[in-house]
Amino acid sequence: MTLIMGIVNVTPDSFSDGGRYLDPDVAIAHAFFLREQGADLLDVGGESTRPGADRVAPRVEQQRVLPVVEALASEGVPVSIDTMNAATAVAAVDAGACLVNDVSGGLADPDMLAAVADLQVDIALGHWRGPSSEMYARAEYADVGREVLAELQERVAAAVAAGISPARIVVDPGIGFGKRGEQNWQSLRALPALGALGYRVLVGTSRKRFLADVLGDDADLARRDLATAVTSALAARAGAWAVRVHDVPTTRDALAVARAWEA
Ligand code: PMM
Repeated sequence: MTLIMGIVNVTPDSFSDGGRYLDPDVAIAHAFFLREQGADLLDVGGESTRPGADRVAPRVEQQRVLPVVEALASEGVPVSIDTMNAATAVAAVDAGACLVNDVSGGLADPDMLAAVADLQVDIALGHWRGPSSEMYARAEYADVGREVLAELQERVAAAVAAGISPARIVVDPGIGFGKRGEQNWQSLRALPALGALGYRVLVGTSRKRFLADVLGDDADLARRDLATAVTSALAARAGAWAVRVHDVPTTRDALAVARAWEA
C-alpha cells in the first residue's frame, strides 16, 4: 500500500505555500491536521527548493524545523526531514526524525551520506543536477528516463559506499528538479524501471509547474491538488512506496479508489 507523505514547509518562500507555516506553532498545528487527514508520515522542510531559490544558512533552517520535528516525533508521528545539509539531518534525527529526505541525493553536502550512515536512519535520494538557482540550465538530456535512472544508481552506489544499508535507501526521480515540462512526464514513465532497481520509490508531483502546463496557468490550487491526486494514484499503480503531497484528502481518496480497482 502506497504511503502518503504530508508536506510541512516551514519556509517564507516555498512556491505554493511559502510563509503560511513559518510560525512553529502554526506549522505544528498544520502537521497534526495533515496527520488526522491520513498522512502516514510528515516531511518537514526549512529551505525552499523552488526554482531560483537562494540557499538558507543551516542555523536558520534548524531554527525553523527542529521545534516542529520534536513536537511531532514526541507524539509518535513518523517524521522525515527535508534537507540538503548534513548538520540539519543530524539535529533533526536527534529530535526524532526517522528518514532524511535529501533532494540532492547527497550531492549538495559532501558530509551527508557519511552522517546518515552513522545515524542509521532511512534516506531518500532525489535525482538532482545542481542547486535551484541553476537547475534549469542543466536540464539537457538525450534520454531523460535512462539518465535519471543511471544518475540515481550512482547516488545509491555512493550511499552504499558511505556505509548506508541498501534496505535503508529510497529513490526519487526528482520531479521538477532540473527537468522541464515533458521531461517530468518522461521521468514518471520511467517509474516501473526505477522500481525494478529494488529500492523503495518516493514520488513528489504536488502542485508542480508541469501540472499547470497541462491544466493551464489559471489553474488554482484545488485544480493542481486534483492533478496531484491523479499523478499520485498513477505513481502508486507504478509501484511507488510513497507519494509526497500538500493536500492529503484528495490524494488519500484517489489512492483508495485506485486500490479498490487493483484488489
Ligand atoms: N519536491 C520538493 C521538495 N522536497 N522531496 C522529495 N523527496 N521529492 C520531491 O519531489 C520534493 C521534495 C519541492 O516541492 P515543495 O516546495 O512544494 O515542497
